[in-house]
Amino acid sequence: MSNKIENLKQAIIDGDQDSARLISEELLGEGLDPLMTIEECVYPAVSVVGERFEKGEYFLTELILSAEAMKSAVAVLMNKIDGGNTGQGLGKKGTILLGTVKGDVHEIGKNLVATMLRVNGFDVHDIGKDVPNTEFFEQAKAVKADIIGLSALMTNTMQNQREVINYFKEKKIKSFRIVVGGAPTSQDWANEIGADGWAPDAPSSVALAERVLKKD
Ligand code: B1M
Repeated sequence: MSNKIENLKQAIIDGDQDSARLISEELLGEGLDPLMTIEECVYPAVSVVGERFEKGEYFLTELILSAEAMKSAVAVLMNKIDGGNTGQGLGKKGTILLGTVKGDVHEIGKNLVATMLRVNGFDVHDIGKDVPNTEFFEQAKAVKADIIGLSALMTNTMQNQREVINYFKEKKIKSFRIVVGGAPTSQDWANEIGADGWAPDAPSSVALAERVLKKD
């Protein structure tokens, strides 16, 4: 089994989409926990790919191929968690509007956050990536969201989390709680921009949403 974990990591690093999908299916067939597999294979592979891209050892083509392999693996593994339910979820605990901010097309982490929230009883409306700032307000109104979740993966686009929050402040809209996340963000950043909360990863976004709703 440990060989297969290494093979999955390597398939993502190599951008081998077919192998990534097949090995993920095999690991699930052998009874491996999907979340543990994401933590043990996908996250370390992402670090390697990110580092190689940063050092100029990988170019955009390699980054895209690895991203596709990563998406295939995560899709197979998430399917095991939520049965392929990309709908809104049960919605007993609250309604969450989730999106990646304007200028940012990174969506794999956000999708994981959506899955974790859904399987934990939240009604999640995922409005995708590269979402214009004002769209968060329009959509939150439409679905009567309790919480708006903003994902950002780049140091320049995380500024749009601040912009969205400022928009709500300027319009004096207080009916939604806004939480943020994504690799370059932190609790300090969330405090600085006046967000209602921050979570470092998908599993902890569930506890964050519960905490934020309890405060109200
Ligand atoms: Co891009 N990329 N990328 N990329 N990419 C990064 C982010 C980068 C760090 C790589 C690097 O240089 N080391 C770098 C950003 C540098 C910076 O700003 N500091 C970068 C760059 C520069 C770029 C481009 C500009 C490259 C170019 O075109 N020259 C370009 C940007 C395009 C754009 O957005 N306008 C670009 C493009 C791409 C691809 C399209 C090829 C692809 C994305 C594919 C897709 O999502 N469909 C991609 C990828 C895959 C990456 C890396 C390798 C991996 C990102 C990822 O999916 N991680 C990334 C390097 C890295 O992260 N080490 C990199 C896996 C995912 C599970 O983790 O997204 O962190 P993550 O999500 C976590 C947590 O952050 C958290 O929970 C998730 C799950 O646990 N979380 C939340 C996320 N959102 C949350 C919200 C919450 C709570 C928690 O509440 C609301």
